[in-house]
Amino acid sequence: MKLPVTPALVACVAAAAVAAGPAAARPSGAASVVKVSAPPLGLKFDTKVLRAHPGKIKIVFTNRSTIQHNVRIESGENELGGTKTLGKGLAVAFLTLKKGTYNFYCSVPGHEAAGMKGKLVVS
Ligand SMILES: [Cu+2]
Repeated sequence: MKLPVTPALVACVAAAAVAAGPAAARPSGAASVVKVSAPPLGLKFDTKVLRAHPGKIKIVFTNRSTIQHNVRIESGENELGGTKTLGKGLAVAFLTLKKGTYNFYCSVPGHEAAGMKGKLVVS
């Protein structure tokens, strides 16, 4: 019988890799995958906190709204990257980040102020 790979199992494996020591390498090329979405209504994301491991991070943004959105990552006021702006659909972005706490937000004017923002914790 093949075991289904659940997100919880993946998280356990990732945690075990971290527990082995800071220098423990994860499988080559493996990126932390961070998923975030915007609901059909309202100016908001489905979460306020995203978590990833240091190194390469893949951001998968699903916009379920017809309103244009994006997901951008910043450190303080320095924008580091993020997805393109799109209406309903899916956008992917890659970033390489060190340990720390970053901000994510939607850069469409007015959206961050309306609440489209949160923290990305890299640890
Ligand atoms: Cu937006």
